Amino acid sequence: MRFGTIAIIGRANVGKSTFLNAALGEPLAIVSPLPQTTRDTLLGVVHRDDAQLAFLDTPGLHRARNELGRRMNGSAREAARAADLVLFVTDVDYLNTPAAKREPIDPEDMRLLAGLDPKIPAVVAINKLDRLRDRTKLIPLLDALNKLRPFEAIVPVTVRSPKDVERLLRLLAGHVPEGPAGYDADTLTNRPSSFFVREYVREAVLAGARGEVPHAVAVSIDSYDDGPKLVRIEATLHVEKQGQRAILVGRGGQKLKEIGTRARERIEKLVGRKVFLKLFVRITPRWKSVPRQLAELGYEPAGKLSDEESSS
Ligand SMILES: Nc1nc2c(ncn2[C@@H]2O[C@H](COP(=O)(O)OP(=O)(O)OP(=O)(O)O)[C@@H](O)[C@H]2O)c(=O)[nH]1
Ligand SMILES: [Mg+2]
Repeated sequence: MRFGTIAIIGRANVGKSTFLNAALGEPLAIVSPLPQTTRDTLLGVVHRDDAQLAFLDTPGLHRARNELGRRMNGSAREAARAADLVLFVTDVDYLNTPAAKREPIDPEDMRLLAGLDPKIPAVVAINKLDRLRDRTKLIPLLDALNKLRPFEAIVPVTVRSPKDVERLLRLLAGHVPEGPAGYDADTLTNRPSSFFVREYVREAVLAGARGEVPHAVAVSIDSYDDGPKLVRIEATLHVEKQGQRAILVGRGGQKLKEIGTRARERIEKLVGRKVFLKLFVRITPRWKSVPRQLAELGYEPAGKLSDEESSS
């Protein structure tokens, strides 16, 4: 048997959470076409015959512009430091820019790779291969990565393709330590349902709102009443400004209703029961920058994680 923790690290929007979901075979993590979708590390345990892989999906590393961003980066770096293996994910988008203008490796990736502990083994996945017509463009990138440090493997993949996901899982299983499983056979994650309620409401916002609005929203759970047939949930969407509130509510409350319906359907699948979801919208100025408000909204600084997380 093999067992290990694998931190999924990389820029925003490269497909880290998409990979986690594909590896688990369920859409546990939220995914969207917008960067900075993931804000918290998320454990997802993959159980295989020969290995147990404890993946930690992390927020996309980026140049932080506020305290929220710094905390997101901090939690990703902390996950990378604590892992047995790092899965560094990047994508082919940079390769699709004109060659005359670019270095072999995306400068942003270079910066992030330089920040990884060279003592922790790492596998690089170059994702979204389906978007690269000319595969020869991979060669200079593979060469440059190989020169950078001895990675365990460098694999171009399309994580939307189940075959590629299986190939990557098999490879990763071969690079985690030998040893007994770290989790019970039925453990999927260590986050409570309320965490996923927050996330699935946020995912509905990411899907339904545009521009700056999705990034301005945080969700808090005001009440969670777990009945035998029905789960009653009240949640507040926090925005920073009046204009954002107006957009989220929409004409006659239509937008908020759409967001609520979408989130409710997703939560019903998670809890396996009917859900009554009531959403409120509140203006909480500068919540991304005020430490006390960030903590109240569940965004703790790295190194000060709750028990539920530190056990992972
Ligand atoms: N074409 C293509 N798109 C993909 C692939 N994998 C993921 N995507 C898309 O890339 C976008 C970002 O995916 P996420 O999984 O949310 O990316 P992430 O790295 O978790 O992003 P952050 O949480 O913001 O750091 C989504 O629209 C995905 O559907 C792939 O293999 N091919
Ligand atoms: Mg993500």
